[in-house]
Order: sequence, then C-alpha cells, then structure tokens
Amino acid sequence: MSTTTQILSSIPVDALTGAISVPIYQTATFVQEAPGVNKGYDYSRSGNPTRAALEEVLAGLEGGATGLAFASGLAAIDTVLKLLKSGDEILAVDDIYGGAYRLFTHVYEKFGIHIRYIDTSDVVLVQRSITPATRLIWLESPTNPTLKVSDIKAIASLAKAHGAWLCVDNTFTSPVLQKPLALGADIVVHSATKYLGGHSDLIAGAIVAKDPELGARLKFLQNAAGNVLGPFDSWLVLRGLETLPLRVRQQSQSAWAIAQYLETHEAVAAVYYPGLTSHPNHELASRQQKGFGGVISFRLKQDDQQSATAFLKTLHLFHLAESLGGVKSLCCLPCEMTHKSVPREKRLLTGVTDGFIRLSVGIEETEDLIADLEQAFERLAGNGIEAGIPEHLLATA
Ligand code: P1T
Repeated sequence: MSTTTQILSSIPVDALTGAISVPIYQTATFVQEAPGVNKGYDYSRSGNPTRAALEEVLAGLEGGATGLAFASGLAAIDTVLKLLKSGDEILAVDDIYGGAYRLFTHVYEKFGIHIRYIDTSDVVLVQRSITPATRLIWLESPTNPTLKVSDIKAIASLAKAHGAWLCVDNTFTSPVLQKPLALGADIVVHSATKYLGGHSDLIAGAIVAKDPELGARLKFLQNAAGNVLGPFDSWLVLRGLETLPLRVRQQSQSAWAIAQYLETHEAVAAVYYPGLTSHPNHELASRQQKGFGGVISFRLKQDDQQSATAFLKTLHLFHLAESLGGVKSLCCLPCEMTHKSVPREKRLLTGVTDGFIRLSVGIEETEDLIADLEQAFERLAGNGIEAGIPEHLLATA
C-alpha cells in the first residue's frame, strides 16, 4: 500500500456522525458515569480522542507499536531523555539541532547524564565509543544542518549488542522517505512542526516506539510531566499528514534540482545534500532513504557572516526564518539562528562556518526558486557592499 493510501485510509471516520474529518475534542475533561467508569477518556492530559487519532496514524506511518504527540519536538526529545538516570551516558551525533544540544548539555548534564558527541557517520567510531554506561545512542539522519547520514541498521545492531536504545530523530526525512524502526531503531522522534505539520502554522512533536512496553514507559513519562499536544494542533497535524507524501515528493524533487544548480555555481564553495553524488554519504543515503528531502545547505566562496547575510536578505521566495519542512521555502543562517546555542568552536568542527547557509525548499515551482537564488547571486556579485567587502577596499578595487 502506498504511504498516501495508508494515511488516508487510517484516519478514522467519526463513528457518531460519519464526519470525514476527525472532530476536534476541545475539552479538558470527560464526564464519568461513576467514579472510574468512563468511555475510555478521563482527562485530556492523559488522553484525548483527537490526539489519539493522530497518535494512531503516527504509529502506523513509522511502523511502531505506540505513537505519542507532544507540544513540541523538544518536548518529545525531553521525554525520551527521561528514560535515563544519573550515571547513564548518551552517544549523540556531533552535528545536531542546536535546541537538542542545549537540552542535552545545559539541562541533562547537570542531572548526571553524560553526553558525548561523535561523528556517527563513522560506524567504527560509534563501535569504539560505546561504553558500559552508554544507554542511549542519538542520531539525526540526515543531520541538521550539514545533512550527514549515519548507517541506522549498523548502529541499531551495535546498540542492541550493548543493551542501549537507539533513537533516531526522523524530522528531516519524515516516514515517507525513511523508516528507522524497520532498520532496527527503538524510538523515532519528530519535530512535527516541520514536514508532518507541513504549513509552518504550529509547534508539535512526536515519538513512536517500536515496542509496546517501551511505548508504555514513554506514555507514562508524557502524562507524568504533561508534555501533550492540544486537540486543535493535533487536528492540524492530522490534516497536514494527508498531503505529506505529495509535499515531500515535490520538495525533494525541487531540492535535488536546486542542489545541482548550486553545485555548479561559481559563487558556491560547497553544497551539502545527500542526493548529490559528491556527498560523502550518498551511497548510504540512496540505500537507506527513499528520497533525499527538501533541505540543502551550502557555503559561499565568500564564507563570512556578512556576505551570507547580504545574500539571504536579497532572497524573496525563501523567507529568512527558523524552521523547515513547510510549504513555503525558508532560508537561515544557522550560526546566528538555529545553532546559536552550539559553541562556535564545536560548530566549526562540523563545518558550520559563519557563512554557512541552510535552505528549506517548499512547494513553489522549482524554476521560480532557482530564479530567486540566481537574482541573489547576481546582486552579490554586482554589489560589493552587500557582499561584505569593506568600502575602503571597494574604492581601490
Ligand atoms: O522546534 P521543535 O518543534 O521543538 O523541534 C525541535 C527540533 C528537533 N529536531 C530537529 C531535527 C529539529 O530540526 C528541531 C527544530 N529545528 C528548527 C527549529 C530548525 O530550524 O532547525
């Protein structure tokens, strides 16, 4: 069955009225017939029918036993970390979303959880880095923002052999392009703010656990701390999911064309996109993913913040904003925006320079997006001040 058919057929029709759109149960509580006697719901933190419909679809899409919907991607990540206890260790990918880095390092380190960031695209390094204290291996694949790809299947068997959980942040590919649980991961998390929601109009997160017992532990933690997604936002994500395969297909096609365009552009020093044969993990990505997604990163030859900022400010269709995966194209400067909480020296080690640019490709026509980039390159070439060349040098140039 295709993913589109799977999504559309698994969203339930309302049993009471036949409504084809899941009703929004905007309620805090549910009236009980007698204490403890209810119709399956007692209080919306513990469970809500609109959220439950979404959670069911998420579990199905990722191929897991339990789906859980959260108030944000970070709330979902936070809940996975609560599986750990003091003295446990996390091995995490070194190129990681800045907010996840902040949560790991600045919140969980102080509770005695040790985090080591390594290049997980190197399986041998992962193997060497596991210690008896390693309880969780954390991957983003592809990573945010350098689009590095790690071998989920190989790392899953290492994790299993050492009694650690493997959690994959599947935000960048969505279940349309990659199914980490089928490759052996134990947990998948999402910033549902991105592709799953798809319209940049909500903040949401998701967890899918492969195993029902682990799912029940995560559900307990979610309810205990109250990190839930509200009914209306649950409905918005459900509605977004209906077009997920169509959006991701268009975004991937455009991104591939744009990555090729950028790679041959004289003003570009490097392009990071797993769909390019020049990408170091291209072969693995082709095997592991059904497509390469809608995010591309690149560096200008003038690899400094001033030039990159000038370039970003001249784009019209790519809006300068944090986030990704929505129908409208976005662009950002990770060093000042999404990855500001990662120390500069750590960022530079993973290649995220001060002039490093990230694009999130939307569903606009491919040629219009390329034309937008082209005019920005022309302005960069034609205008030394905007390109960051100091005025006193321009005078002598
Ligand atoms: O923003 P939130 O819904 O809490 O999700 C956090 C998150 C988790 N994982 C990945 C891979 C992410 O990219 C994010 C959020 N990222 C951005 C806001 C961004 O622009 O990169």
